[in-house]
Amino acid sequence: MLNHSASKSDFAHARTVMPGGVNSPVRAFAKVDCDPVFYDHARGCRVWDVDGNEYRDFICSWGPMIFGHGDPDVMDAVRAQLDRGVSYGAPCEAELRLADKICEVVPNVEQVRMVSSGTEATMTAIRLARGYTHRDKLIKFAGNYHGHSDSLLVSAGSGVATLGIPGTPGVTAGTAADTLVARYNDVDSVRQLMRANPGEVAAVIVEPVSGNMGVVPPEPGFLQGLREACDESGALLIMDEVITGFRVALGGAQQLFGVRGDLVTFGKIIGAGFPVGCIAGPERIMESLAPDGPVYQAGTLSGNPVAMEAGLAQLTKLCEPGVYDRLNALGARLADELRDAIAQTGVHATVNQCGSLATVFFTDRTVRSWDDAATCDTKAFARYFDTMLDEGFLIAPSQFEALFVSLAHTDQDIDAFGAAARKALEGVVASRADR
Ligand code: KE4
Repeated sequence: MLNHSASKSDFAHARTVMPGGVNSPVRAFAKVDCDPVFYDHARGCRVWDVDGNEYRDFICSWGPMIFGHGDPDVMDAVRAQLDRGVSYGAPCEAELRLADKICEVVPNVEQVRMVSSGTEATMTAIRLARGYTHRDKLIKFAGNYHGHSDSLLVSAGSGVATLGIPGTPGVTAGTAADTLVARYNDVDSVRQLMRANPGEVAAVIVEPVSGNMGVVPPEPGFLQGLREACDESGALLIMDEVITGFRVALGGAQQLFGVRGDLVTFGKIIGAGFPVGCIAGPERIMESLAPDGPVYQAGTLSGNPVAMEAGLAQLTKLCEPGVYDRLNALGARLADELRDAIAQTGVHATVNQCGSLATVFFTDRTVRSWDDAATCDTKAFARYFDTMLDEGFLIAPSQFEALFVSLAHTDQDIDAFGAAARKALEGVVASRADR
């Protein structure tokens, strides 16, 4: 067992001054059998905690660190900006250059609006869709998580699913009533809601590859079916690419699956670890945003020059040839290692993977929607997590999240992950045998 005494002390202190001791619930390790580790520093694919324990990092700050921690090109861009000013609250060329880059590499995008988080991006996209269509209803998918704005907390994934929070405390009944919930990978469930609410649906918002019920890829025809249903009904299709953007392909899921969103939201990778979110789309829709249009949205730190320079440095590196071949190969190897470990140990589990995203689901089912993910044995996951942590691997502390592979990981890191996973899954089998 690793020594976590300093983390435990920090966590006890943190709980006296922060709700749950954290600034984001999923970090609290609430559904695994140990206290959170406090990070001291990180470099490449490795993290060291305040007790001096070293880990290989497969959380990667929940996706942004696609080149690992402390990438020299990103750091050089940040350092160069620091002495020029860290916040202006005024237009600057850094935001212009990042906007140009996103419009250059992302399909179906002519304009972008920068914000400071993925939540702000999806919240704005919903407001923009409602203002543009003059409709109120929104369709989302059970198990999808799009940040914590009121409309989107209904049947949400990620930390809401992890903590098993019933309903939407703090969200008004009227707001919740305007959010309709469909089943992922089931276009008919969307069409039924559209038929029941004719002319009222402003938008369908979807994670084009789910990451927040665990990784659930779209089945063939699902995303295209949403496109067609939206075209027929007059609703906008919002592709929430906060996770998938610049991860599953340079052009994101729109490029990978060849399906056009009317609006696309980004976060995580485009900030390279700094707080950035983005709404993007064609000018005919985006021009409805203030100051040109009537749909208001604003932000003190939107377009922050340091964050813009960091994001631009990262996206520029992602444009280099072979980057996604290498990243996806690492992701495929990780999934293969996990499948081998399942086969060798006989544990009841299955693996979903898309590019450099993967999840081990502790269920006998094929996981294609929240209904399937919800059958998982979360105690088995907790046992797996605890062993992986003790073996020096940081993975998301929830069954309903993703493993993130970075370009700082090597084949040796993936081999080591596989060996640790075999040990962890043996422990799960042994613990079930003890029941
Ligand atoms: P943020 O507001 O956390 O930057 O982004 C919200 C968001 C929007 N859309 C998708 C598809 C997302 O995955 C997220 C946030 N992802 C979670 C992890 N599943 C962030 C981690 C956390 O909540 O601490």
